[in-house]
Amino acid sequence: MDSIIKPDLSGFENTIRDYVRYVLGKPMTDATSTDLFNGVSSAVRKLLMDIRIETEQRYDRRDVKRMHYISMEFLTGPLLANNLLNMGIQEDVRAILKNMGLDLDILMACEPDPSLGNGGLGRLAACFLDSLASLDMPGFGYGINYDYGLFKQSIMGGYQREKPDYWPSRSSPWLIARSGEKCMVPVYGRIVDTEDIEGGYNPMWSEWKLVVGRPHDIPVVGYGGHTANRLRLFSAWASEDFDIQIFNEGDYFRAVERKISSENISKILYPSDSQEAGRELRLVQEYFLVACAVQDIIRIYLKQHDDFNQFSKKVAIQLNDTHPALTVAELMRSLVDVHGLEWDNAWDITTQTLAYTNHTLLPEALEKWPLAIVEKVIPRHLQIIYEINRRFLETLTVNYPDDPQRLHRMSIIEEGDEKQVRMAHLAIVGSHSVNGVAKIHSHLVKTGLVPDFYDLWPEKFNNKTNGVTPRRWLLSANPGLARLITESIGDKWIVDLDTLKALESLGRDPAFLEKFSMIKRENKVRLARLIKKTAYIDVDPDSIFDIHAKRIHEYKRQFLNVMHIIHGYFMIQEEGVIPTAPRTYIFSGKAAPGYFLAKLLIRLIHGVADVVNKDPLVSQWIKVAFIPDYKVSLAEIIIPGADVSEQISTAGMEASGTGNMKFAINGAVTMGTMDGANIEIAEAVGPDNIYIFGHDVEEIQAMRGAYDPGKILAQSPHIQRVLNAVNSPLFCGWENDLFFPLFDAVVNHGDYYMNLADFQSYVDAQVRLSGDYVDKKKWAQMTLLNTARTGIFSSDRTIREYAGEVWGLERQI
Ligand code: CR6
Repeated sequence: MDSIIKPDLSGFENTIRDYVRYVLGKPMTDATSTDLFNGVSSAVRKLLMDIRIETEQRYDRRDVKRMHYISMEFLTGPLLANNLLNMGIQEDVRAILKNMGLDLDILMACEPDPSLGNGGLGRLAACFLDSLASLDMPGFGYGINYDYGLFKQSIMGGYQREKPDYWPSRSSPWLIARSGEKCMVPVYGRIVDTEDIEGGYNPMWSEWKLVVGRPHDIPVVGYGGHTANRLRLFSAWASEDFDIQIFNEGDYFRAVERKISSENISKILYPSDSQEAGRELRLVQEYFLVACAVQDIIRIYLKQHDDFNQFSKKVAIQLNDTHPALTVAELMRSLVDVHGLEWDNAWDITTQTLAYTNHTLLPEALEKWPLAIVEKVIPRHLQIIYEINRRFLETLTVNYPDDPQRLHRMSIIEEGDEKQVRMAHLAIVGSHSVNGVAKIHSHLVKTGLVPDFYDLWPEKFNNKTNGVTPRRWLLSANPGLARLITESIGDKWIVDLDTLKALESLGRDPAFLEKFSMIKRENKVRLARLIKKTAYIDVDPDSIFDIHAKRIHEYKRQFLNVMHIIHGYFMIQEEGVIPTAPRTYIFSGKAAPGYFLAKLLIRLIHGVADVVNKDPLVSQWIKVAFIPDYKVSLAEIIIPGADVSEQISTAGMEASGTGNMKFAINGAVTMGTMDGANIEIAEAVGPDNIYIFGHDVEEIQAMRGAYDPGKILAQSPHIQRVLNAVNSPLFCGWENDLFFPLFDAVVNHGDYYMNLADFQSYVDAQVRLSGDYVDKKKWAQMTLLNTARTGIFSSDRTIREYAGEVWGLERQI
């Protein structure tokens, strides 16, 4: 590792004082903690800018290849702590502030959590940016500067309540407005067919209205302080202050309304899995992002080149899911319509530049856009998509002469009552690389999701198992463990997580194991304080902390977890079977506002918590807590405090998971199905250090169709007791039949997520786990091996793979 370059901190204190006095116009004595947080951040930002400018000059001088990661979501989390750690100055800054009578921890707690993402996909994008900068690679993010991120969740009477999350999208100290580099984005309008001078067909896109994309940059500094890349987020503005024409006609209010509607484009992030199909605003958002990004990327490229011959050698673009799939059409439009390239040349450039990552197999999450909406919003792009499809189908007829069914299946346009654009097909056709995010997922993409495309282009398909950045998820989130590791094996792990392997041999040293376990205990105490503060529940840090933290969704099977809790409740209550060890079941996660069953599940967790926590006998052994408003800053406290990580999705449904990796690296033992990256975690830690249960992908697939939950129910008095309780008044408070829909989905509607099929095996694995937990030495060794053997889940490893195999990106130190 190259040594850390520490920036010069001599002017740091003055910058804070100047900020408070000259930007805020206050004497220091009047400054609030938030004022001081902003002051410290602007002093840090000054340091970041020096690194950023040097980095950009280095890239320009060498005319490097750049990678642009286009994503509708970036879940950065708070940035102050991370920036200080990556620059190696956290302790120095702490000391400077202490000298000024200030406490860094208090100021850090003032930082809002920008929730510009839903969950794994957005957080992955943020981890990737950290790794790119830490590996000194020219990789940049493009996203939307939403005014409102994902809603804030609060709990009232056991129900989820959603409140808007307005974050300072125009005034965050990390955002640098770049008004000079704004992008003009045409949208709406219609196609006018004209003949050009040579008599050829010349479609013209006219009467569009212009939206302005204003870039705001967040500098992303890598560990070691050598490189700072950027995340560029666009805000939408109206092109003119008013639409002059309407204004002249005297309709002042309509003119203002139009302005507001343009600015709506970057107003709010859509919560995933609730995108009511065909929401026009979402399509406009996707197009807006793509159009701004493509314009910006081309502008940067043309600063150093006169033509497009080098484009795909100097530019790589990664599409984070299908959300930015319109990049295919927009890059073509730009090359052909704006820059005058021939179609074939433009197509080669486009496909050599673009690569697509698939993040889900769930049919409801696979985007399709009705032609009518596409035509209304971006008529020229629809023409281009038709032309791409026409040429694509032509090559298919050559490859598969007598197979019209196959053409039907593969077409970018889905025929049917309502014709639709299949965004995944557009992304696959327009890219040179298609990857899934875990081995099993990539396999299922090839064999189950788009086998026809795999048959046609096997060489395009590859796997890139997700990863997480050790800087945020170990160094920053778990300072106690980070310190112990560094004392024991040095600090190389921060940039080379595989070196954690050296911890393995320390498992035989009782003194080391003791220290390792003590740190977990301290993290559990910290988490217990959070639970007390946010859920008002006292929990015992010596009980097993069993944590299920992620979006609430049927496929993630929080319901199965609740079934197990209810089962445990009855075992104590009715059968006097006391568990081997006391357990605290901790849940955290948001349900999409329109997802009825997921929201009801949150209510059920609270109903069960009420009964269990108040029962004098049971509560000695079982406690249930729900931590509201799951977000990055809370995950940083929750994850290091886990003994058990619940990763119990129905096999084949979780593409990868990244929370599973964060828990394991922090020494939690996984209770999991053979799904997503759990399979690779099991491979890495070994079968003795993980609890695998339930049906695997092949078994689930084999069962589909013939699966009969009624049969399992009939044979299991335990399951009957649990489900009857769900359907009884027991957990309902005074709302009768409250949980019938959850009961109904499992008992009468086929139990699509196969909770019952995996129930017994889940209970058995949990019993084994409790038995192992009480063997302190065995448990400590297991958790240590989880940390020691999960180094491959660093996002540095993932980024190295993308860089080498997909992007052709090099280190620029
Ligand atoms: N919901 C997958 O479901 C994966 C992340 C990042 C998800 C999850 O298993 O770890 O992406 N998919 O690859 C989508 O968002 C579409 C997710 O976060």
